[in-house]
Amino acid sequence: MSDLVDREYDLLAERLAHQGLDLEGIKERLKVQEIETPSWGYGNSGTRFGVFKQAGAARDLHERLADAAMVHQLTGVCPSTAIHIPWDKVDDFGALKQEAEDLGIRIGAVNPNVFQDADYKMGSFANSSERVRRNALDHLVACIDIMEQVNSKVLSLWFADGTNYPGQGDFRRRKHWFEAGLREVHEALPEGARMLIEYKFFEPGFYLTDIADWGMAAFYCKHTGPRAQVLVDLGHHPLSTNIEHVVAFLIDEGLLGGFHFNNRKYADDDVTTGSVNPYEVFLIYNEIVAAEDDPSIRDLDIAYMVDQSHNIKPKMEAMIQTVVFIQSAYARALLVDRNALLASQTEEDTVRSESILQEAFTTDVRPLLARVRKEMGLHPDPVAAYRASGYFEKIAEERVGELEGAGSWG
Ligand code: PSV
Ligand code: MN
Repeated sequence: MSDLVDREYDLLAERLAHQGLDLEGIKERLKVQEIETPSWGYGNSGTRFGVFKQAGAARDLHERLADAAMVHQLTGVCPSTAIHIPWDKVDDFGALKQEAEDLGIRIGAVNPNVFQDADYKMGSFANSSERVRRNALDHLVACIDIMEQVNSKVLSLWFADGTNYPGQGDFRRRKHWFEAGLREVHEALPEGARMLIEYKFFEPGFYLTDIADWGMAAFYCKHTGPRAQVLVDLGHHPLSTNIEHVVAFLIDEGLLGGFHFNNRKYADDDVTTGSVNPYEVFLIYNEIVAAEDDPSIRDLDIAYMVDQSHNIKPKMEAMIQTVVFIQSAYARALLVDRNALLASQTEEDTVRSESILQEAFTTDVRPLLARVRKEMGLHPDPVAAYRASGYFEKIAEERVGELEGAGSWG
């Protein structure tokens, strides 16, 4: 079997050489792309109709970190985990940083939560109460303090602010409150850190969401300061939005800060990346690779983060499967023959242009990724390695009873 994979790899290498693509460079890029997993993806979760308990689901932050570390151990490309405050609040964040390091990972983006507390029923920064707006700001500043303690460089902001009925709120007044709040957050950012502003077109607001789309998020960034960038969560658009176009546009404006990877069929379903629409993820990566290859695009710094909630699949397997999928989307995009594409676009050969993308998309990149992992000293198939590791059996036996509740929404 492994001989066969090696032979398939050799064939691919031959094809790439023929196209003049740099195989060693491609493998290097696959080795260094880091994908951040979310602490909240390891705990019990559910829908608004109920929370489902899973055998082995992490019950507290320590178990969530251990799971994130295991995912990194198997994939080699997930050295950080995002935390959500207060779900991941601890007394000693210095000790938490150390705990993560001892496990071979680090704390990544800090996600404040200004949506769950009863105080935020009518919003946070867009709340008409000055006291609540101040509380929200205080929480964000407290999260910035946590960033300093864990040495995180990304403050990841999502606001649930919105309204349910026409007439409920004054659009422009709310916008001005948001601008003022975001500017204060920007001022409090530590050296070398940035803030990412995530948008979502509905939910929990069903009439209005204050930061409803990428354009609004981009405007808020412009009004906020140079260290504010947009976060694209793949589940936060109306159906049929051309997300790859959004991505290219934001890159060109220097405003693409990061992703929350997931997939959806209907709304913000938070299912496994690529499970429903793999071609979309490939086309997004196609824009990223095009920008990486373009010397006129400087300072590209994209935080690749997962934001998923697996209620049906075993959480660890689903997370590993996600990482593997994201890597294959990147690998396929790296195989696009960009010179040929540019030439055929210039010649207005639409059929050839599309075929160039499809040729890359339909390439079986598993032998390439298996070789990359082998060179990194990893098992070529991380899901199989996980299944053989006995980790699930161990956590399913050990993790009985709740420690601190679900630890996530749902
Ligand atoms: C909101 O739907 C969101 O995508 C934000 O990123 C939150 O932080 C996360 O989900 C919470 O589950
Ligand atoms: Mn998100």
